[in-house]
Amino acid sequence: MGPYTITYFAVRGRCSALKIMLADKGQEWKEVVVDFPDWMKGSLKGTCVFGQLPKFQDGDLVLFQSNAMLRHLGRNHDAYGHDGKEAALIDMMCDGVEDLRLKYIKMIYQEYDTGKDAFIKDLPNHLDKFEAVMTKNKTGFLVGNKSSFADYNLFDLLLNLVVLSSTCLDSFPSLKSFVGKMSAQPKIKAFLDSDAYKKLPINGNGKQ
Ligand code: GDS
Repeated sequence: MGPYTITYFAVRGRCSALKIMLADKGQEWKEVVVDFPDWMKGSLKGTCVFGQLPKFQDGDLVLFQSNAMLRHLGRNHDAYGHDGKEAALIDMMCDGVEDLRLKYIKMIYQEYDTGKDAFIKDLPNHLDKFEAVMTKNKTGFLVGNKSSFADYNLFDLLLNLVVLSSTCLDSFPSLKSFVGKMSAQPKIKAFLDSDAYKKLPINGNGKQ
């Protein structure tokens, strides 16, 4: 067992990208699954820096904020670029993924019934930005010539978006090929095929 512990609800949600990354890096981790009635009692919430999960432990380092966790793993597992310039570009792309993830989460949790169709209609206006970066880089990754934490984050979000709209990548060949290649990486494939992944809903309210 590696040094990592992930504490979260029984959903893929904001932990999926980092679990995919850990799996691809051949890491193991321990999971503490929190059920919502227990969470509502408030004692764990009170110990969380921002009153929310996930919580990530690496030995005695305790982190909150899923993107901070991805960055930490990027540093630990050689997925944060070759130099400062690549690292800055990877940060930029991760922030771009976060912007789209937030729109997705807002639609899922706050306006699924009224906003889903408009979200899907508007998706190409966001996906085309990632398509352009991926096409220009020519390596099959967002930045540099190997996967960074931003790639895992984008990959996870794209998997969710394809569940929402199965055709959403059809006009984006670079993104489609990226999802195909990442999904076929043996360690990623084994994780995505595992019960540990498949049994979890994408989101806490059952919408997807
Ligand atoms: N920025 C943080 C990160 O990246 O780690 C976000 C962490 C977060 O949102 N955690 C949620 C949580 O702990 C679970 S993810 N909720 C319990 C609580 O707040 O007490 N999040 C916005 C986001 O992800 O940016 C949400 O919209 C979450 N929704 C997604 S689940 C509420 C309800 O059902 O209305 N009780 C809980 C909804 C909720 O937290």
